[in-house]
Amino acid sequence: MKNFTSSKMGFFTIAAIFIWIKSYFIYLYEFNLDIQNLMQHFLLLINPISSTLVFLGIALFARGRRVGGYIIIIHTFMSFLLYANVVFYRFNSDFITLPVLTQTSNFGSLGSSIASLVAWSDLFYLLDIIILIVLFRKSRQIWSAERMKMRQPIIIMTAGVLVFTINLALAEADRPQLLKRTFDRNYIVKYLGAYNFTVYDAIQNVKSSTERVLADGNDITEVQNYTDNKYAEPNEELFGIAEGKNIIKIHLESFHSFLIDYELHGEEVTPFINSLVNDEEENYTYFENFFHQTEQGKTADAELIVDTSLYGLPQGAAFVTKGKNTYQALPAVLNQNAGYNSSVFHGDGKSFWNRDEIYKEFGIDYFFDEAYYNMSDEQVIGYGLKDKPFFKESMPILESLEEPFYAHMMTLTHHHPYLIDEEDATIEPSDTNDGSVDRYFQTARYLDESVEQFVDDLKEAGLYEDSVIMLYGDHYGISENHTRALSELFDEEMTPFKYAELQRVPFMIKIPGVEGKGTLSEYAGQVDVMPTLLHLTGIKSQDYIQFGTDMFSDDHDDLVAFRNGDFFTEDYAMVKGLFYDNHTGEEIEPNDEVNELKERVEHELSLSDRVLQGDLLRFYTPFEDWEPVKSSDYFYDSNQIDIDASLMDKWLPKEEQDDDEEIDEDLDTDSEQTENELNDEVNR
Ligand code: GP9
Ligand code: MN
Repeated sequence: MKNFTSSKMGFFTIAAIFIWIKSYFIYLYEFNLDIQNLMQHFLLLINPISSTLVFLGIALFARGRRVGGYIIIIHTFMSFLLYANVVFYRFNSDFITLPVLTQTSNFGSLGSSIASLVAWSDLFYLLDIIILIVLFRKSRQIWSAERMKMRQPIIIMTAGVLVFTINLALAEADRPQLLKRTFDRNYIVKYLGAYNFTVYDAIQNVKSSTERVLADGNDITEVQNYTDNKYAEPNEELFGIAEGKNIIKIHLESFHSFLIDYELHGEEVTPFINSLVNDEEENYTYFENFFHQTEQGKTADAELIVDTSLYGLPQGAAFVTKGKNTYQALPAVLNQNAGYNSSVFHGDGKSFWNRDEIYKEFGIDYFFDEAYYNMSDEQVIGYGLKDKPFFKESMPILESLEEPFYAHMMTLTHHHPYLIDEEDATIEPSDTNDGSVDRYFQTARYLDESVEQFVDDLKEAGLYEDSVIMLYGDHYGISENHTRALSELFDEEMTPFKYAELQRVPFMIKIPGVEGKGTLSEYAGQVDVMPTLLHLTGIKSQDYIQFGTDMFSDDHDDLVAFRNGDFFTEDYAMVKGLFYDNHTGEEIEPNDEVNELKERVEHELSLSDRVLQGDLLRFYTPFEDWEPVKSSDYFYDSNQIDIDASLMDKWLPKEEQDDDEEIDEDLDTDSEQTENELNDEVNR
């Protein structure tokens, strides 16, 4: 050791190894990063190297023995950053971001409990710093007083950058578009490490703040003129028909409209949802030409578009990059106009897609994330909680909500790669030999059964008849990479136009006291949902900046814009820049009409982008008494509402839970085996 520390490089190496080991230890024992395969584990192990080399490398530029001092300072700073995240994580299960740091109210709840978050054993995390200080004091006398050759620190920092590039490439191979799509903080830490995450977060924030500072109040005027012009008067018969009614919104994960009435092996795949569409007495209105408009933000984009009538961004998820913007979202609008409370139910971690932050800006009162559910192994698959226990365990919470409420139930099991346990699969897979496509029908069936169970429970709870029930698909489930399997399924060549047609997702709605209109062929998209719901509840949507129009209005705009600039109307379509006659599906030469539609789409998307990028809604007041949403008023902790014990017993009787456990034990070996087989297939 003595020999080693007799040089600055030796001391540097020891400091680097310390920070490396400490980071790795903390990743494993303090954070819950959900490591799923060997590659992810390997990345976890190597990801501290790049930042350690780059940051500690800076110290090597110092003169003489000061190198040691700088190494200790930087090492301590990195340790502090890591430890701050440890403490923050213990309370929030999340990592520190710049907005969190600048928003002191976030620490309000943390401050009081900080004592409970630190432990004596944490002193262990100081040990390496102490050792470094002692080594430095002992060995510096024998260090050369000369400045190191410039070459050395440059080589070390370049090596750091190189390691980072390799790390990123491997990470992107395991999780394509990791940085662009801005998924989840947990993912970035898992793949690139806590330090690189901090740098990434800082860059994101600087970019976002610059766009924001450059905008001013005048920018909203052009947008307002546009949306005013587009506004569609409500259908008189329906305006206010659902005033004060609960709204239950069921998010059908990855659900293409083609599933409706689709038969596989002679069986309906989704018989229950089909019955809502087809049986008159169910009183649903189904829009058969409704499209998703999402991009990289997938579910998060769908949520954003549906709840704000703005488009998502061309890149990344606005939920993450614009998570601190001002919004005038449906939950807040329903609250301020009609006294609704709002909630989201979702059996996944709360930080995914930055939900725990942006929901506050939307004015969502309650967020029931995985912490509210029994996430034991047999109840979880893929991304999180299985849909059946999800809906079941949501019942006592739903019944505890004050009315009127706006509740968003976000399903999860029917998500790529469509894993399903054997005991949950009630239909055979399709036989295209494309694993995820084949299983797609099995998880769709499971989702269908889950929705049926939920509807039955809502009826039992007396929450069904008198509530607005709305079901919608968030985005495609089978991507364009699966055209071979799709061509086989539909027995026709999957051209880009055909694939664009598959971007239809279901939208169906039941309004209390209103006869269902059956299947409507109006062209519409997710952006149209908010104005439609506002008019049904008797709120004039004209007061708000909205790019969609009421789907029940005679003036509804049938131009459906896709985020990449493509579009559909009843008569035309543009797909990958080429125009089509939507009645024949034939490609056509550009004409004035389609050119005008194309320009309108471009203009509309760019205006929406300006709203998000410039955070323009901060300059807009919908009506005189409008209260801007204050995110600091919202807390999504573990006791947001009181749930009556009798409701727990009613929906989750103890005996049934015990029985479940026994059954699960019997099946455990089987299901594990199935899951492994499926995982293998997915990884192949
Ligand atoms: C994650 C879930 C899935 O919580 O909502 O998101 P997706 O991958 O579909 O965007
Ligand atoms: Mn989704």
